[in-house]
Amino acid sequence: MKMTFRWYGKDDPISLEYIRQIPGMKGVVSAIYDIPVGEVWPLDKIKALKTEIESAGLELSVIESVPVHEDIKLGKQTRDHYIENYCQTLRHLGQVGIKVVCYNFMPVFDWTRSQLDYRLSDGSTALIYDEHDIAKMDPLKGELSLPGWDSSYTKEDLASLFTAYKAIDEEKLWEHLGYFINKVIPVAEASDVLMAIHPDDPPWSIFGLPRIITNKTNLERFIDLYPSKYNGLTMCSGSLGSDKNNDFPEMLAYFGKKGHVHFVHARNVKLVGNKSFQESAHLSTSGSIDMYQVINALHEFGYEGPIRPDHGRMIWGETGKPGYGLYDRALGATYLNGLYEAIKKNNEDEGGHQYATI
Ligand code: DNO
Repeated sequence: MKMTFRWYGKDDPISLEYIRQIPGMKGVVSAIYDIPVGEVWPLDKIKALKTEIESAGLELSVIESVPVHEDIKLGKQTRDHYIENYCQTLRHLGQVGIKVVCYNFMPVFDWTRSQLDYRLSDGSTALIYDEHDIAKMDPLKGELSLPGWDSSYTKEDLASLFTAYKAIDEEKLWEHLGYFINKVIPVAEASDVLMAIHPDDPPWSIFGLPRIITNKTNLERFIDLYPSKYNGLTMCSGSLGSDKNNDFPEMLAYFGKKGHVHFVHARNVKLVGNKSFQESAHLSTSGSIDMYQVINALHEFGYEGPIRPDHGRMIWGETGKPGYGLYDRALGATYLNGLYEAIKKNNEDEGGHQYATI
């Protein structure tokens, strides 16, 4: 596996220089953030991003994300225009040598939490999802702003999106995803860019909007929409693992052996209710996910692709983008690399005294 770190570009308070100093860090996961959703990413902007990252001694390993325009998810007439733009962006990314693109197909909202600074017993703060608090929230009232929520939506935009989604149930959303995938994957194949859909976070419907990338059966159904190595997955332990019915290490091993895992997000969550969870430190004993089993699965199927420590807590007085501070994510990377080294060495033949290359 190849350790990477998400970097939000020039506005990220964490510099590439700091990222490079994390032991074992090889690459960066980033995106072009100033192009409106649905427009083509210009080649020169992608090249500039890559050059900047490479001059800092790192690799641009993954683009996360190329967002999917809502008209595509809604199946509107205008979708063909946006899909063609999406394909053109993929061609540009391929031309520059980008190998993996992460994206999601969640209606309206990306990842959702009820609180961003919940104080854990050790004094650190973390993001949490409390089903009772979420039930009391009304995004249409516009009093809420959470990360993952596109702040460019006005109250009116949101209201009309919610109205449009009234006609879209899960089966319709599947249809629209199938339409998108059937146009995009052939271009990804020709451009040699592995597509890696991110699971819905949390993996259940929120605010009455449909969500479908949620469990093993649906991931399988997703791959069957267009069976190709290029039609793959981002396996996110925190997203899938927040549903107690998902056995994340088992799912990871299953899809990994089939060659569909192209990117891994490693994060631990502590399940504290039926549909409530707290993000925790990466350590297995801090949450409900056995991180040893996760890394063991990657080792078993010989995963060589990118992995990144996902959200961290805020520790040591750090402030910044919720979930995306430096310290706890750096600790996470080091822990994951440690697990990998131990598993690798344990599996080496007797007499092999090689140091693991992480
Ligand atoms: C949250 C992230 C997601 C992810 C997108 C991928 O921290 O994992 O926002 O980037 O869902 O499209």
